[in-house]
Amino acid sequence: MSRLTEDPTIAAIATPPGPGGIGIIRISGSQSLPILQKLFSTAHSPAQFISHTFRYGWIKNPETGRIIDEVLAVYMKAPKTYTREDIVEIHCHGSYIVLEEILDQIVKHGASLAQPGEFTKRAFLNGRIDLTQAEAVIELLQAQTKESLGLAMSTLQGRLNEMVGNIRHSLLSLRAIIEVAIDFPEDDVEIINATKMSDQLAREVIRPLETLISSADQGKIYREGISVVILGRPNVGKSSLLNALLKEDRAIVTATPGTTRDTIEEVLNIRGMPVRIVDTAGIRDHAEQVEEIGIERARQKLSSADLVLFLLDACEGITEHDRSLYQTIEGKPLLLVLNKIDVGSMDPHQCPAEFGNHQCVAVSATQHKGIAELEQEIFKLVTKGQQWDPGHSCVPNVRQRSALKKALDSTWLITTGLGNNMSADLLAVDVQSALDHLSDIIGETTTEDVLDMIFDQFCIGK
Ligand SMILES: Nc1nc2c(ncn2[C@@H]2O[C@H](COP(=O)(O)OP(=O)(O)OP(=O)(O)O)[C@@H](O)[C@H]2O)c(=O)[nH]1
Ligand SMILES: [Mg+2]
Repeated sequence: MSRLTEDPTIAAIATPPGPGGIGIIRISGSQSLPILQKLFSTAHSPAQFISHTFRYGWIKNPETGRIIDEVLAVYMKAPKTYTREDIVEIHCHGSYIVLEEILDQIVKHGASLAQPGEFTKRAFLNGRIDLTQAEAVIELLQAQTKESLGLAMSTLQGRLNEMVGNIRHSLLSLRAIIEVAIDFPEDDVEIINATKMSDQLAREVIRPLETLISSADQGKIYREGISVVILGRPNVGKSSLLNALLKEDRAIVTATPGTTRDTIEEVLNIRGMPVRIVDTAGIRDHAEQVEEIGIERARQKLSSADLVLFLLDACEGITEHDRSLYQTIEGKPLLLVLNKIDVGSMDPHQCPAEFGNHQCVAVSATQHKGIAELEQEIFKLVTKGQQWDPGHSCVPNVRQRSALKKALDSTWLITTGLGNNMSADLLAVDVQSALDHLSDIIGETTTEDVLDMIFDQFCIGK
């Protein structure tokens, strides 16, 4: 993608809100250095900036001469920068008031406020990174476990674009042959060796595409995590179980049924898999208004859950209430959890017999018994027992997976066409369509609205 006009210089606070040791403001564009020079002063003026080298000094309000903060400023000359444009970073004290005042001055002197992800979008539009790498930056910022971070890093380093590049390369070589056949139609049967081409397609296109797609399916749980909802009648110990899994007293626990009024969500790390665990209001009839809203929210969470932990009480045994609750979740991926085994004597085998032969784990949430076994069962259920090492994998996201799938479908059409002695012009159409879908992954042909959707997920300043 080439740039026609020069973009305005943009600026943003790059560090998160709230007090911190340092706060950073980033400016990108041709006016970065002139703006810095208007605001920055040192003991030795005028200040000279050597590219990629920090300078110590002050940011002043140039009209009043008042010092806003003591700072370190760095000017990085294009193109060896994050955006491939001139970049300035001002490192000041991490006070939001200071940061906002400096940003205000920068804007007064000609910069525009950056949109979310605009720095990374410029890095992409200026050709420093491709779309897979831009998306990896979002994943890296949002990673919740070491494993999800590792996956993002592998894409950021260009693993996916390299693999897609190899597949494209093979399709381009086929296209070249097909083009010769189009130019010399009388010889096309000799030029296109259908068996050889099909073999090449299977080896260099179909198999790698299938591997990437299956990696997307398996790795999804590490990238996006899963949602687990704890469900059960009031007082079975749902909040106690959430606390036991989190190893902290997050939710209020009392002996009174109806304690939890709203859903509570936290993220847990189970063997590298980010697990959003949701504690819900115990579902019961005749609840008062606030609790009723909480129960409605619990039902909504249930509809999007990847797994439900259906909690039962070993002390009280199985009740009619449990049975009617079970009917609302029947058919969902489910794990039975028999709680309060420290005080109850109920046989855990009774649970699967009552509730659809689902696996049952016996625990005591308050005594922290059986929690490791429960984590292991959750892991086994969501990974469906498949061995998969996130360590060195390259995992396409949903958008990329869908483009890979379309490229695979087009490739199957080429293979079928070759088998049926389809004409070279028609083969060329399918080859081009496979190539286009692959180009979409790295962002060569991606439309503006898809790009906007991707960069909108960023925070401001990235
Ligand atoms: N002995 C014993 N008591 C437990 C255990 N788990 C929970 N309890 C007790 O059961 C009571 C209810 O626990 P909660 O965790 O608040 O139950 P809940 O399902 O969240 O209840 P609601 O939010 O009201 O629906 C509290 O008094 C807990 O101390 C357990 O494993 N053993
Ligand atoms: Mg509760």
